Amino acid sequence: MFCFQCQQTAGNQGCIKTGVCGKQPSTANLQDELVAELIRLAQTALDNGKMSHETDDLLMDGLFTTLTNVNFSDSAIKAFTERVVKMREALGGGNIPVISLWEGDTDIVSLRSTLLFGLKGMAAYAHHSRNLGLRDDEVSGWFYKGLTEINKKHTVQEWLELIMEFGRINFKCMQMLDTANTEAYGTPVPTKVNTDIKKGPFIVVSGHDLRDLAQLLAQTEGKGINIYTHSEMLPAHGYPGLKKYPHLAGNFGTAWQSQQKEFEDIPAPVLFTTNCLMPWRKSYKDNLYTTSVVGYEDIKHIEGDEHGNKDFTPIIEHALRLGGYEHDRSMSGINGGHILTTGFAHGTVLANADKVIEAVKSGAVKHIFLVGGCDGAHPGRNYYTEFVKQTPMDSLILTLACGKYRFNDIDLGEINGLPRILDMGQCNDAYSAIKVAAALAEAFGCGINELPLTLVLSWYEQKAVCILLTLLSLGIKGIYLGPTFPAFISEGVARVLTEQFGLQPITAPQQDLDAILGRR
Ligand code: SF4
Ligand code: SF3
Repeated sequence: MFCFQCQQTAGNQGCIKTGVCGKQPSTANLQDELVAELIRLAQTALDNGKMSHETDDLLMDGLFTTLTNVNFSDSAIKAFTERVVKMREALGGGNIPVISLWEGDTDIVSLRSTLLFGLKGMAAYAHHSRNLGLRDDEVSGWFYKGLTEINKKHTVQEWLELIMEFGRINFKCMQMLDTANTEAYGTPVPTKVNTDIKKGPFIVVSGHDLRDLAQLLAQTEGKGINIYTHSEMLPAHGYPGLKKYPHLAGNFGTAWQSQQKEFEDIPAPVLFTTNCLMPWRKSYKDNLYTTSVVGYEDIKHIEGDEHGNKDFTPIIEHALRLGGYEHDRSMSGINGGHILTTGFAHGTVLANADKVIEAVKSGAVKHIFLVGGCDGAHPGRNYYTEFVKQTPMDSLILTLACGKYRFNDIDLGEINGLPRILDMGQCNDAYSAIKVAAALAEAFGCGINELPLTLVLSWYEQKAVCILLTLLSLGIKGIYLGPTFPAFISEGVARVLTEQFGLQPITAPQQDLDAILGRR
């Protein structure tokens, strides 16, 4: 096996024996075979003019299956690959030769991997959007283009152009998902979320898929079961169409990497709608359920019908059987706080745009930081907690994705009635952050790079890769990236990214803050 697609890759070089994530060599090899088959299908469909929703779905779901912490089940990956092969054969495609993905000139492997990993991230967003009924031909079309280009030879310059084009398409994809989410469940509103767990039966829902959560909420109504979000599902609390359910009771635990500890002996079932699933521990194995592209050998899986309708009865009955905690249980965030605030997507922030602009003009807000991205187990990630704690009182912090669990339970106070930490949502809500930045730039008659705004990002898996590529394609410069630089970014490519975009690795919180705020 060889895999270096995520931040925790062995030695920051590559997993070659087993994955740090728990992925076995057989699974890694099956995933590579699946990617090769997706490339063949994309090429066949393009050559024969046979693109359809069915092939679109195979490409995006296939790519999503191979994203970090999504599917560890060899049998599920094999079965999916067989469907892809059958489809290609039905479209009249032969056994097209596929390039060896991880071999060749270092910079070329790096650029090819960057595009492939970006595509995996976008596949996840396109998948969620489609679950809510929205597709876009240009976005779907790019899966065919991207996959076939990966199989071709390009110069460094051509690769960079492809990657920038991809970044712009992923912007469109995130925009589509934003529309899908808000059309289905309304514009998020600021919402306080409790981290304590009430006694009695409950279900924990993890991952990013709002429709799965919505269906579960509807099916548990009036049954005496509370629903708790976990990790990236937290922003669901801000959506009027979801928060209307009184039994959407709070948020369980913190970010994904703590699940093995936090789920220990949990008296409730846990549903994984997407990443990030970790290898189970015995004490809660039987309580786990996966759905959609998520899978793990021997873990119960809920399949939807062809319209994505799901019957969650097994989970509901399981929750009633387990009964939950006997007494209310006090749980907190990593800094000891019990209240998390979410729901500051672009709709709300822009509705308050006057306030924000006024605060910047009057000097009440001197700097805005976007501290967002993935969480993970790397010790260097406490950088983000320290960074946020050390930001000056006259600064705002926009945040998104699961990296916020490093600091979202800290009360940093308010500026002119706005909390200093504004949670914009899930990783795909990076779209919200871009919208807000663009609106501020317009209000101040300058470019985004001239704003008193700095992006301090944390990455872990491939959705972060597609977001980073979008930010770069929009010309956003001076981004800080950590906790480490991706192993798949070669020295040569890193040099280009630094020269062209001022992309820089994080150092130490104080040092970076001094540099950003010109304090030296
Ligand atoms: Fe290693 Fe990450 Fe790949 Fe898992 S996904 S095998 S941890 S690089
Ligand atoms: Fe988190 Fe997995 Fe990336 Fe959606 S849930 S941000 S790591």
